[in-house]
Amino acid sequence: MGKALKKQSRGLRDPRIQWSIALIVIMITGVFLYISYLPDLQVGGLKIDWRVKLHIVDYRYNINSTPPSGIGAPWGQYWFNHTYDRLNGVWVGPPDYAPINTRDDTGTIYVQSAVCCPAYVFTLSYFFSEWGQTLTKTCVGNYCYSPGETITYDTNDDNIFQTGEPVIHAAGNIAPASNTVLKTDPHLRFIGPINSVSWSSGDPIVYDTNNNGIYDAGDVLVSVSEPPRGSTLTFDPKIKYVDSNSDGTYNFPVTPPVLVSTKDTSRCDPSVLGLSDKYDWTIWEWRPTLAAAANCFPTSGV
Ligand SMILES: [Ca+2]
Ligand SMILES: [Ca+2]
Ligand SMILES: [Ca+2]
Repeated sequence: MGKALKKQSRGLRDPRIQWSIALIVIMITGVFLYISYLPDLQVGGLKIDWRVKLHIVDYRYNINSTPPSGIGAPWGQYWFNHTYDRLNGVWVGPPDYAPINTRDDTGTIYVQSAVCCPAYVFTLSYFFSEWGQTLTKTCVGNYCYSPGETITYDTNDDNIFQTGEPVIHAAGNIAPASNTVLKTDPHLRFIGPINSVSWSSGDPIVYDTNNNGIYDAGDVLVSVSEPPRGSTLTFDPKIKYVDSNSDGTYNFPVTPPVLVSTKDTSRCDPSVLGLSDKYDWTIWEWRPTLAAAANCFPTSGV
């Protein structure tokens, strides 16, 4: 008995047997891995390997904020839509990456597919959903169009709008009804001639966000064409507004986002915003409203 055990244990210590066991384990593991990950193997490599740039620019200061690095990347923080990770069980993008991904913060979008050519996958809308951000005709990320609230000049200072009193900014181009209640907001100021204390028709109105009496960064122009930065802002208690949402503060207007194709304006026509190699996009925020024809957002859907 003891002799037999001794013989067996000596057999397991035999390097030839150890190598054989190791080889069998490696072969079984290899077959298992091959079967498990077969759909992810990309025979023939990428059929599409494009680069598209996306710029999101604050028109007022020409500040470009590009999409972050790591959208649709295994090491990234942003991968909120997995609809097109696979098509018919086949991994679409490069190994471990989504077919639309970012790898740095230069605004470059990688469009990469081992399958040719599921064009509906490669849209700006899908990119935004993968990123976890909103893209509509009125909202891009947290930037959303708003007509703002109406501003009037309360000539008789009774806190009520009477027909005939100046309407400085009509939200949505709709003048307030007579007898509408008016409020004041210390942030609402005007730019007038030096030492002027009351608003005159044509004087620009600014929402003085930081309330420092100077037209500077972060302030919002409510009416009339762009005045120089650094202008003095004056408070006139008769400048009043209609508090449509009853939150006790003036809500300033936000211009609609504007989408521009930097290479081919005909790309503005399709109902789906398709991505294509080297056809870059710019989204403008705070840009004075352009003619509808200059905006690439499709008339329905995005
Ligand atoms: Ca009045
Ligand atoms: Ca200011
Ligand atoms: Ca309000």
